[in-house]
Amino acid sequence: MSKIALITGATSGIGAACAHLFAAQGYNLILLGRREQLLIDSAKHLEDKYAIEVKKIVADVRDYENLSYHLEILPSQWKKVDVLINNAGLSQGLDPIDKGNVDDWDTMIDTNVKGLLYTTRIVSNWMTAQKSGHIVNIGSIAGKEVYPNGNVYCATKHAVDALNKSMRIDLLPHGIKVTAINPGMVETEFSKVRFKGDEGRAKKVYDGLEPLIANDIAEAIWFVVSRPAHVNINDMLIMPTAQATGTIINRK
Ligand code: NDP
Ligand code: 8X3
Repeated sequence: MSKIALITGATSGIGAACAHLFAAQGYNLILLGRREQLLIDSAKHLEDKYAIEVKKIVADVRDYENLSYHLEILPSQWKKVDVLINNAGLSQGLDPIDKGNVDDWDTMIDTNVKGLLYTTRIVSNWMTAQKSGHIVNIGSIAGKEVYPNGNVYCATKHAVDALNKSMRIDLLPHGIKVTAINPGMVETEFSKVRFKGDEGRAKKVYDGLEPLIANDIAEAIWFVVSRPAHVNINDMLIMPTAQATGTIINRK
């Protein structure tokens, strides 16, 4: 029986790159996101190319009731999840705290923190029952430091950092691995989402430097997941060579 990876936020960027890489390694996949057509296209492509099986879940990680419905109706063989990649997340806006949009704050907190918790609450139960599994939480450089106007996004990723450490302690007796992958700048849809579709502003983020690409992060995730059973990588911080900290960047 092939291994199973459940990837949240699988419709673009890092999640989509992980789907490709894990499919290439022969994993069956549970792909979750809100954009149904992207899930359909990706599932078909991966099934045809790699002869694997893919389950698609169109769900919003912020909606616990709906999320748990879709996960709990999976056939029992699909609940034997080996790897959970808690990747769904986003930033909205880049404003000082006194000018922040509270709806943006709610969206970031509900997705990056509560969505990750909701998914983990359900899937970690399956993992504790089988006494194995690996949870990979996608944090950020923004979870290690703060930068101007990053306030709430940084707070959500600091929360992911704390939850990653807590999960490792709580799940230790069950033999479950827990890893945080913390990227610096990766060129995905992230900046387009942060700036609400403003492509020009999004592109400017990467002006004059070579950012990471989604596959760089997927390869790091594959590396941590493919270590021997007795090895857990707790935490990995991965930056573009041209980025020293959240804000110190060597632009040409
Ligand atoms: P993308 O915008 O390309 O991908 C984000 C993914 O999250 C999409 O598949 C989106 O799918 C999904 N998503 C967002 N909100 C929800 C929701 N409410 N329910 C379900 N899925 C959701 O960005 P990245 O690939 O860059 O981001 C992936 C993760 O990496 C995020 O957690 C981000 O914070 C983190 N990260 C990104 C960095 C970067 O520079 N790009 C750096 C550090 C961390 P859909 O819209 O279909 O629901
Ligand atoms: C995304 C990277 O630098 O915008 O987490 O916070 S950054």
